[in-house]
Amino acid sequence: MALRPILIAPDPRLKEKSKPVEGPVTDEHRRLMDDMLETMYEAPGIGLAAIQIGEPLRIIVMDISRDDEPKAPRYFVNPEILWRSEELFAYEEGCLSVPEIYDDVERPARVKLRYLDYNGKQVEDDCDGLYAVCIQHEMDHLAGQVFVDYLSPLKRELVRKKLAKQRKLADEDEG
Ligand code: K1U
Ligand code: ZN
Repeated sequence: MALRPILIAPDPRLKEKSKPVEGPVTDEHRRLMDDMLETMYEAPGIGLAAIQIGEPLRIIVMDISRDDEPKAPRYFVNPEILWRSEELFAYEEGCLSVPEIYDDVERPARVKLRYLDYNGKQVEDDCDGLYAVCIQHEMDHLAGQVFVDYLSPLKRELVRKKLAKQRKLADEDEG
């Protein structure tokens, strides 16, 4: 397993549409999922899409277990949302590709999901709570979207300025 650098907005690769995994889930895909999980735990985060480490494939990892619970990694290959509830749920989201920015996003409260697991087995799952929030956030990454795209133009401009300031400070630290 290896730690991989996480892309930070406005890296143009984060706008790319990820491609489906064609054919079976192979050891190479499993190696990528292992790297993604290690990178996500180290960050730390509760989810990660492959494009966030520069791999434009429809692959997501997640672990929404609490600190006092055993680790519960989940792996999603070629996830599809089959159904969304009309009821909405607002949650204060963060993103490893948009560091130190948190804001409320309203999304369907429940979704029905189909995906291939770590071993390539097809699974259907009903998601709610943080599971529903996180899978929708990660699937947005597969479509080239980050959560700040949902914010008002004014908030997006504030985020852009904050990220530019973070970048400048990081460059000064390096130089
Ligand atoms: O996709 C990502 O960038 C990961 C992101 C997932 C996410 C968080 C909250 C709502 C929706 C999706 C994160 O993991 S941000 C970090 C975070 O939420 C967290 C970090 C440490 C402990 C608990 C949470
Ligand atoms: Zn994110």
